[in-house]
Amino acid sequence: MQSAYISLGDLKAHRNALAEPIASESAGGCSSSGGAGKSSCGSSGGPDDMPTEIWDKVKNHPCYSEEAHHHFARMHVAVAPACNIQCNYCNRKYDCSNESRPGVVSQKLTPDQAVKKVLAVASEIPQMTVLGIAGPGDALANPKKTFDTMRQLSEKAPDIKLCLSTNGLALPEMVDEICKHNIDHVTITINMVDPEIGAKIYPWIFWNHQRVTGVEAARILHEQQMRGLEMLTARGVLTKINSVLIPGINDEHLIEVNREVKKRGAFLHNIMPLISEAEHGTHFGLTGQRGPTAQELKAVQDACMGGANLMRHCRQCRADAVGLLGEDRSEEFTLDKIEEMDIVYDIDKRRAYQEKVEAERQAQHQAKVDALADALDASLIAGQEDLKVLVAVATEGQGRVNQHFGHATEFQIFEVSRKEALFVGHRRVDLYCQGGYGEDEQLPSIVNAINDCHAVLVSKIGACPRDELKAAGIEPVEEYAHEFIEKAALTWFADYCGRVASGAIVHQERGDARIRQGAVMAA
Ligand code: CLF
Ligand code: SF4
Repeated sequence: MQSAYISLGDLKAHRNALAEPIASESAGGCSSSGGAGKSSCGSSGGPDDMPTEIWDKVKNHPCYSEEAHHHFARMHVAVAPACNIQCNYCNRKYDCSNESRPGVVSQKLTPDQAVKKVLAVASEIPQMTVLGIAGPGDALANPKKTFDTMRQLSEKAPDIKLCLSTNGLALPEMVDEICKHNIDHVTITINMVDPEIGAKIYPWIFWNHQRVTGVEAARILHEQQMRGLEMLTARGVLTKINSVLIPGINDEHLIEVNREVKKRGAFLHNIMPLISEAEHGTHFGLTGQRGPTAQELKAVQDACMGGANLMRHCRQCRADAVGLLGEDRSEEFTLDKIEEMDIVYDIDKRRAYQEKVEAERQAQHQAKVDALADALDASLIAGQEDLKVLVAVATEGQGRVNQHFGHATEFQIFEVSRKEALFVGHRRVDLYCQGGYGEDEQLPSIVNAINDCHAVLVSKIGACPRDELKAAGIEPVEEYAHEFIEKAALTWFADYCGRVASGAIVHQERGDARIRQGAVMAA
């Protein structure tokens, strides 16, 4: 099975796709840090015989590498309020600090304010390696503010990778500017390659100074998206595609989207669940369009395996998110707080810290490799060669099982088999522990969120939730507290197989789980 994170092997295979874009644009002219249009992309200059320049671009980008997302942080600056299209799942008027979804933001910034904020965050969070502009509108519908911010940052914070996210409508005309500012990572949201389907997702676009509606609007958007993707590939920009899974509208169609974007050299495909509660005030929310269940999302993602590499660790961030994916520290960096901060942007200190983080990440990788051998032996002994189960993990970062059950606002979900412990998603939950006490009425919703899992790995858990989880058929596991996640999951899996083999337990399939809409961000 193909891994969902970008492993060295995936990157090596991807090199060929990047080196042979179907785009007709001429290669070269991008940034000094290189791209597929350069011959060095095809060289064997990096770890495990992988192009160094591609490895350098992804190894500490938390969105482009699943492994990196346990260790490295990103931040967004909300400098792009306007949008040139309307999506039926978006309402940018909505602003709630308890919400975590794209398009939502508390404080819009000028480029100067944004740059100051980035330097402040970089001095406080040295593992923050990526600055993204992801709204709250469309980064490229606000080109002056977006590129003004990027230009200043490439001068003042040259070690920070620049990233932007766009709906793609204005993309082809902006590719030169993107390359000029050394923006090596671009995300395009592509929900369809069939304008008939697109017309159900996009009521209008703003094009050539007028509003265009219906299938014609979707056709223009589609053509711009494909052209933009081809141009970025030709220029060696690592392009990620985000797709929103909308049940009954584009669910199966996303398999075709995956195929089409792979053909055009997309580096990663991120299939995300629709968020559509009525109180968000979006068209889909108000008309009762539901989002997918956990298993519906996984089924489409699994069906795309073998196509473009999949990203499954997206947290559908706010346009002003700060921190590791899955945490949001934006409240610590409001404009008034930044004014009072002593900002010291020390690039050497940042690099030294990041080297330590990288060493920890390598240790996590090695622990996973070692644990795989044990899982393989145990599953063979148990006659469970094809067994795959899901486990939920409570973690606050560093790739370890290091969070108390009651303190988790999300669980990371791993699919464990004798071959691997594969990150397949996350589930947001309400905090169980509030003000030092367990909130028993939260338990059913937490169980619903991880109901498809056989076990939950935590650093600690109280007696009451332990009993409730057991009654629901989910095994609470504390034995691997502070171990690396994959090692813990694989070791638990080996033990599980052993218990099945000895007859101590009988393996049973689990049911579906609910993807929670929105999130409580903090206690
Ligand atoms: Fe931001 Fe996006 Fe860059 Fe990441 S987010 S602009 S690629 S730095 Fe990442 Fe957030 Fe998912 Fe986006 S988890 S919403 S995929
Ligand atoms: Fe909202 Fe983004 Fe769609 Fe614009 S492109 S309407 S900001 S989701």
